Amino acid sequence: MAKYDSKSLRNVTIIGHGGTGKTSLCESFFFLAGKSDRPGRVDDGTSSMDYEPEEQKRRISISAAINFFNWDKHKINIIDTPGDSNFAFDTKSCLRITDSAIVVIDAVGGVEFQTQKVWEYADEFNLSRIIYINRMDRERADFFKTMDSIKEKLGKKATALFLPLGKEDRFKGLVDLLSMKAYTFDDPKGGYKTIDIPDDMTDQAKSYRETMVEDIAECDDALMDKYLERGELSLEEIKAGLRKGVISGALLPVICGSATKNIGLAPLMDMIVQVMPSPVDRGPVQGKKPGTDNLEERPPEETAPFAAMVFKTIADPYAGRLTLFRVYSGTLSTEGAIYNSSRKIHERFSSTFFLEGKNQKQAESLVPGDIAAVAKLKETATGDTICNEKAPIIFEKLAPLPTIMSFAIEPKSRGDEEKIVSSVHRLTEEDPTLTFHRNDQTKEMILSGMGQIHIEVAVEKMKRKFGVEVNLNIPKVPYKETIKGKTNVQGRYKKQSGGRGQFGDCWLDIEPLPRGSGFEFADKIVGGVIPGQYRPAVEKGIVEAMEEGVLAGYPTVDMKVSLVDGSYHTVDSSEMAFKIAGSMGFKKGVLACQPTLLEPIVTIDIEIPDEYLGDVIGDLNSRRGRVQGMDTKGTHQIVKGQVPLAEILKYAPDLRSMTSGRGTFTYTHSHYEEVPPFIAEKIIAAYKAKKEED
Ligand SMILES: Nc1nc2c(ncn2[C@@H]2O[C@H](COP(=O)(O)OP(=O)(O)O)[C@@H](O)[C@H]2O)c(=O)[nH]1
Ligand SMILES: [Mg+2]
Repeated sequence: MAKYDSKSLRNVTIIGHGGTGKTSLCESFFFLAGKSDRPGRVDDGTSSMDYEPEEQKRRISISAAINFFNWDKHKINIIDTPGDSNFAFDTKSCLRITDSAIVVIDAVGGVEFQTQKVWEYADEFNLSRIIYINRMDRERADFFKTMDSIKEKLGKKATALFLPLGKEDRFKGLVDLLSMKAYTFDDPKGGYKTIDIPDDMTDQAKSYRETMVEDIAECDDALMDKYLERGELSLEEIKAGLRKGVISGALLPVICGSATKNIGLAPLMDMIVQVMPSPVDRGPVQGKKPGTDNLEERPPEETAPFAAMVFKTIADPYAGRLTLFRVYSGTLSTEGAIYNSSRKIHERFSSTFFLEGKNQKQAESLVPGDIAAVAKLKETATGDTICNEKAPIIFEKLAPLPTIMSFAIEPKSRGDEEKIVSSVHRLTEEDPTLTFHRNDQTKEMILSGMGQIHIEVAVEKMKRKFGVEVNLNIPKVPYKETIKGKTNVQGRYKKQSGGRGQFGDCWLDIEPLPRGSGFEFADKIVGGVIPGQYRPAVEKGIVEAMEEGVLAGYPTVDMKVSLVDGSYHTVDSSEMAFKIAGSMGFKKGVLACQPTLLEPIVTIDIEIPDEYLGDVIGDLNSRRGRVQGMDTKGTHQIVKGQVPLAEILKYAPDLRSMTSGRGTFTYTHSHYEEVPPFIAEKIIAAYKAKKEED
């Protein structure tokens, strides 16, 4: 590759709702830039960006893919992101380290839900954006309606730089409002012919050009003055104003075309070079001096100390781990040691690569702004900062998005537990929104993620990459048991066999405690009716018996037991005998105290477009949920409520189908509540049936 500097670098992330043509757009870029002989196709699994088997099977992007091409003496790094909310964290992580975004919108569907979501991420990182209205060749494609949808849903500053020439399957080119020429794309290689604007479009083109020039002039007072003075601006002035407006974020240019028919792509690529910011335009970035709250800045200069952020990790069973990072300042030699300031460790590496989809190309040197990878780092993880040890800095790490769906995973073949743990561990390194834990109570291995597809894909990867096969089960609900009444009860254990006997005898006061108090034990023995060394054994016996409650085998909680009286035998009493006496007293006593089942209740926030409000609330009620409040967020409603965990184990796919994928939710554990009797009966009956089976 020719030598380049930071000024001639563009980092562009492609975002938008799933199926709008992001991956196809990337493939056409590579083809037009001469990187591939023919554009890879999503539909026949030949895309260089959707290269993972899980992506090819589903024909969707699951993991962000990175590649680059050269255009007009510039190096363009392209990141193709998944549009599905199951994989939104990867998209967000890429936006965190990029300089600009192309937002792809379908000319038929307009601005869809997930586009609004990723748009918010792009806002969070102040990214310059170009909107690309794709699939203009489709039936019912409508540029002007789509423009309205953009203005309504993404902000009013959208301004068209081009108009479409022809409609639907006769869509053949663009009218360029800057040069006031038209282009037709008859050449299957994506080249175009310049022609005059057709007569029947000249008025429309003039009026749109005027709007465009005004929009551009409005971003800059000096430009506005000139425009008012002269009633027109030169092409140079317009272009300079356009660039300034896009970089400041004040302007949102719109281009249209067809990714699979190679229409309107070369002008889009020109725009990337001409108006998108380089790393130098983005200016210095801020981080913190390790261990302090002091802000530090790093300019995008080769002479500044090296600083970069790790934004993605790929677990590869053969090549080892691949660590992807974005350089913010300085350069990195092509081999040696890396200092990880987030973990205060050094790691060795033997070479740096640029990624080309699944392939890698040795990097000769890196400049500020570059996106590159190193292999086989051992401890460095996504979100870490790597930098020059003499000038340490830490960039702020993205907080992972909350997980919303869990499955219990169980090995298909016995003895694979260890392998599951190690392979899940490697997957969670690659994907921080995947979390894993063992539930202490149910003893299940729980894998949680952003939705059903997310978990299913993780399981497929586990099989493909690490050869471990698992079953996915709906997790068991960690019910608990408690009591509602009081009692005074005796636990007496006496055994007379050949030699030494066993004797333990205790009287217990049992009473309920408020929710969430756990267990309390009070030793109220006076005068040594039970000697001191045996009393802790009574408590031990109770605590052990509590682990498997009398109703349905769930742990018993929120209860106080006082040891008030008892007796002992000088020869036959032992710790063991008192332990058994304690557990006998507990079991007998609890049955006399109106034992009940408790279930976990979660607090849930559900965000949905207005039109689904009635359905979603109705559904929540049928799940024994309670609505506690509502909030409005733009055209969305946020329903806040509480619902039993048992009722939302499959809420992620249910809400998805109820709202055509437009609803989102988060939940957190709140507290335990009594299970209604008719449900408790079923749980207890199931427990008894299982016990008999065993
Ligand atoms: N008619 C038409 N189809 C397109 C165009 N761009 C992409 N597609 C198709 O739309 C579908 C989704 O494309 P893909 O690139 O996977 O979208 P992504 O999910 O945004 O990456 C595929 O079947 C593509 O062949 C286009 O410009 N015109
Ligand atoms: Mg895709």
